[in-house]
Amino acid sequence: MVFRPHVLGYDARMADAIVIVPTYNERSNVERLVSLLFRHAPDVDVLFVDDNSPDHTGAELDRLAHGDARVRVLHRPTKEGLGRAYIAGFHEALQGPYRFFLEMDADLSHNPADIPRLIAAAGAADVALGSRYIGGVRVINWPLNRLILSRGAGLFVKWTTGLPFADPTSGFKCYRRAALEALELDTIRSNGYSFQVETIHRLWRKGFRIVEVPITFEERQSGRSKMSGAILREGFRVVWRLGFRHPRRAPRAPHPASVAAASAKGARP
Ligand SMILES: Nc1nc2c(ncn2[C@@H]2O[C@H](COP(=O)(O)OP(=O)(O)OP(=O)(O)O)[C@@H](O)[C@H]2O)c(=O)[nH]1
Ligand SMILES: [Mg+2]
Repeated sequence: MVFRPHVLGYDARMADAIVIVPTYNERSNVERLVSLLFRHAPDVDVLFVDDNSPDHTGAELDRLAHGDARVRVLHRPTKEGLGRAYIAGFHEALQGPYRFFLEMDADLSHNPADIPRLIAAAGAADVALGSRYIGGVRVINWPLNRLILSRGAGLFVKWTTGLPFADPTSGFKCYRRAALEALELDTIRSNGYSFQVETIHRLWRKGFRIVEVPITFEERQSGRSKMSGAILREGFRVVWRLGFRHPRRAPRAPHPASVAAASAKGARP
């Protein structure tokens, strides 16, 4: 018999990284996602956060978790938006021994083959941001109006808040533990997709080192997008508020828990 000691419900394989994936009506995508994920990153764990999807994504995830100890599922009773799902998932994942925490969509728009590069980049910085627009545009099968919306949103964020990134709305990221712990998750207000901007803005303002890593994004082939007018309006309001409330620059000194502060003192991060 294999003895598996448990740390707060996580088995002690000591995976270094966990991928958190929110799901709402993604039944047709999750099996393929899990298979691709472990093909490219066999050592990671994955935590799905399902909001009681009417298409029974939750039951499909339970089946996948049953067959593989690396897969876990957090079931929530109602749909509360992407931001709430990530916050619940981060709280849960922080109970485990992980050093790196990734965000990824379930619709296969994010390529699991990029995960090792994101983890490596976050190891040298504090946060790695998967970027569709650094060094060119890498988006497959998007209609022109969707691309214009995404590029326009990125420019609006840059102009309003001063965030110096080509793709500040990206949802494919890797945080080092110290950065995630410093995020003060329970005070994050945005709930939809502006969650992505609010988190990165907060860490940038706190003096964490954020690097952009080129990724290729592909339009989902199965299931439906949850993007809506209400989500866009929330995004507009949140970005506007961030721009008004805070100066448009990062602090001069790195956050004490940043790799930049550790290397300035000559310590290994
Ligand atoms: N748990 C949970 N997951 C959600 C919710 N809304 C969206 N998601 C998930 O968040 C991820 C991103 O949502 P998508 O619908 O693909 O939206 P998007 O990628 O921003 O926009 P598109 O480019 O139009 O696909 C997917 O994995 C969704 O299933 C929610 O309210 N709760
Ligand atoms: Mg999507």
